[in-house]
Amino acid sequence: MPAQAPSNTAPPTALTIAGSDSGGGAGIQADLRTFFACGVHGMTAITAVTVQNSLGVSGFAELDAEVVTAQIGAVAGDIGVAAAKTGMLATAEIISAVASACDDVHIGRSGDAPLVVDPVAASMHGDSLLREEALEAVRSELFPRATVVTPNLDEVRLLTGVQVHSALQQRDAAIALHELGPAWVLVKGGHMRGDPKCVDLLYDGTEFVELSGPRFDAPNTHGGGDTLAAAITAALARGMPVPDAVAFGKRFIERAVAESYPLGKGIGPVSPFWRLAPER
Ligand code: PXL
Repeated sequence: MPAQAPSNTAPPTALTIAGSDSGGGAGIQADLRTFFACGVHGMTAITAVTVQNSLGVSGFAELDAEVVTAQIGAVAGDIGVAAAKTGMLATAEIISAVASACDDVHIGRSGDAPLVVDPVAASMHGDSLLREEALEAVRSELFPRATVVTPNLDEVRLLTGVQVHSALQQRDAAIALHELGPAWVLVKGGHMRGDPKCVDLLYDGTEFVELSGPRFDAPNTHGGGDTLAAAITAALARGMPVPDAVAFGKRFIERAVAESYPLGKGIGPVSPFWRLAPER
């Protein structure tokens, strides 16, 4: 029998610009396993290395901004990036470097590849992952370049001052965030714990779209925000329009929360494993 040739068909590519979670549930690790589960080739520009487990983040070291820039340039120049996302960016200096690097390789709302900005500020345990003075750089340098931003309600409050406890306030927050320049805003409702549903609000400056899903009483939701943003990015890399990509991401995270698992003595991760065929 002659040797079989490989298919030689490349999957779509996606780049995550984010921090490493040594516990494997959030950050770069969540993004890569989500990209994999979505059939997308994942690439990384690592911004920071956190020291963490299921009990929390005990410290982090950020990389030099030039190293972050170089990682983005290296993969974009050779492999190509169909869609990108940002997660933990740690400092204002890294944010500025990421903004310039994305401009250079045409990643962003006015470029060739869409950019999902998940404005990560803190871990679920409340450990800071972004220096306080960097918030202004998120607003002024990152948001104007974003195709979609995906803040949770804590990040909404930090970025806009709007406190969201109701659907009406969620709309106010979406308007305030859209004024900062992203093409689309997804205000996640997961932290509105009194609501029996989990309603995320998508807004493009014209129309509000409510994406309603079940609320799970799940204790293990580490990496949930990252997984949602990564699934949206994977769908964009596959060429879906933003509303379809966000709807895909919402379905993906619902299943990932439904299959979340305990790990260590603290908070376990959401799981993208549901997308993989069970072993036979
Ligand atoms: O889930 C937000 C997040 C993003 N990136 C890194 C993290 C976390 C939460 O802990 O550690 C590296």
